Amino acid sequence: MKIGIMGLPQVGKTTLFDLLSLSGGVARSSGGGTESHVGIIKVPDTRLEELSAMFQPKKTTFATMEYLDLPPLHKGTTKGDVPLLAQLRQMDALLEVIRCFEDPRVPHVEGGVDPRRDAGLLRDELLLADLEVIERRLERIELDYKRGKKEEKEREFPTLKLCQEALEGGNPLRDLEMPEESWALLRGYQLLTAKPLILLLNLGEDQWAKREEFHSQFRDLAQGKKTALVEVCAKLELEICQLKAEERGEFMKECGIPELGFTRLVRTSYELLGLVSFFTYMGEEVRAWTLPFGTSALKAAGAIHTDLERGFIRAEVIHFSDLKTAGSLAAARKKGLLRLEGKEYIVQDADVITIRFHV
Ligand SMILES: Nc1nc2c(ncn2[C@@H]2O[C@H](COP(=O)(O)OP(=O)(O)OP(=O)(O)O)[C@@H](O)[C@H]2O)c(=O)[nH]1
Ligand SMILES: [Mg+2]
Repeated sequence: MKIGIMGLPQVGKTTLFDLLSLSGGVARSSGGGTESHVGIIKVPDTRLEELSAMFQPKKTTFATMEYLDLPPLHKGTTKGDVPLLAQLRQMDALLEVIRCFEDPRVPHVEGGVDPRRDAGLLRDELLLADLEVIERRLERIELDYKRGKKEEKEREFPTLKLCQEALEGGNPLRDLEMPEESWALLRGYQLLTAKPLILLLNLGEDQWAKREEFHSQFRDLAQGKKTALVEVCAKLELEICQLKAEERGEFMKECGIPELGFTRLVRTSYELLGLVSFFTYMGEEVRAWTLPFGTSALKAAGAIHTDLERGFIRAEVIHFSDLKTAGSLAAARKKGLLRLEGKEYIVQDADVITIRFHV
């Protein structure tokens, strides 16, 4: 899963990226210079840690998430900046950093701090970029239609028109109510306003105490189903992460930070993208996997290895909480808590799964 950190210049994108990298125990990081930084972070999961303590495996592997620190967006950039647009299009979700912090040493491109104006500006940029894609496609199919290629127009026209109207009316595509076939048709166009969006209010150290007020003041910016609003104090949290582990808890308590924004961000991303985790214990390794909600046991097997999908016989399933109560797999088996499920079983969050297969 790829999440792009985007926003106006000097709003705290890199500070947030560093925070995620530091608190997420980077598995790999690359880029720099004119390239975007890429960080692959471990998804924190206390359930996986508990399973690891139970099974004592040689290896414990966390699920990962990829974050990109993208170059800044300006008013009008999406008209010309093709590399940035291409990068944005490859993301599974967008994380928009909105500056709330006031600091005279950090100038704001638009003159002063105004979260609502900035969110609107970014929204309009993405709307325009999408509108251009839709209009180009409409022209193309119109041209093909005249040349006798009729089926594309018949298939795509109503959906594209609906999108065009929404965009022209200033509405992001993610808010549209459309049948699944229409979404499937649009997927190939990688439209930016169709992607799930996390609006991140980057608060100053002095604003943290008022975070609930900020949240209610700007909640309307994140109304849709595929939009979330989170507050983080990137600079302060980065400083906390740079402290020694034993000093961290005390300092967080002092600053009134119950939980790091990082943890909240990962959770929000999972909820927004409709992701679930399941766990396996195979060949001395306990591992967490990430899947979209609604995935079958067969596809889950395929995510682990194609052989497991090809030779799938059945899945042995127990929910993490039942396993925890039982204390061990052997005890759970004795109590009859392990269920045998077939190919069609829909994997649930926190299932512990063993795939029985034969190739
Ligand atoms: N006071 C204060 N300063 C912050 C905060 N977050 C970021 N900054 C400062 O703002 C400046 C810009 O932060 P960056 O993280 O580099 O911002 P950016 O969005 O990556 O900037 P560009 O990549 O140039 O667009 C730095 O000097 C940060 O220290 C904050 O919460 N409070
Ligand atoms: Mg930066």
